Amino acid sequence: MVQDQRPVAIIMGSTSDWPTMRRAAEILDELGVGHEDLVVSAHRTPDRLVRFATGAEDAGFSVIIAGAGGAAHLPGMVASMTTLPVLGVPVQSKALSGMDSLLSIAQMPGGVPVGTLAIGEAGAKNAGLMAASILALGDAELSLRLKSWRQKQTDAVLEAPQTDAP
Ligand code: RP5
Repeated sequence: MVQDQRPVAIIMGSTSDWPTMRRAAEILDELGVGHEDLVVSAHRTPDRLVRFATGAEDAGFSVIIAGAGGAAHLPGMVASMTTLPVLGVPVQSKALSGMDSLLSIAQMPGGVPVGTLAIGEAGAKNAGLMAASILALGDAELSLRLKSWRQKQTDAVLEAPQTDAP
């Protein structure tokens, strides 16, 4: 489904984060929610970060999903420059398996919130779902699509394991 409107910005610290962050993009595509996917590094492109964060509201975004790994300052720095909801995704790092990313994103000082999701692909997928939930508060059709998505997920859960499966 091609969307004209792009209410969600999916930003990430590096192109190497895309295999994780694409899970957010995929779920938004499934739900028919437009998104723009951008690389914005807190450490390597600080000017781009300031331009993005200070301009995000005027650019028409309603929710920002920000993923980064390691010393993951991106979500918090973006949140410091906008009052749009920022959902942080800790990308799994090589050195510390994403614990560094998780703590960097979750441990925000009081006053500048980042909604922190789980480490890795599950977190990115849930960030997409949560972004859709936020947008669904003001969009009855999206709310129905979200409920239908959840019902399909429920329906797909078997009542018992298939014991004859290999
Ligand atoms: C972070 O450093 C990025 O978010 C990425 O998770 C990590 C490694 O980046 P690359 O060295 O792969 O570009 O800023």
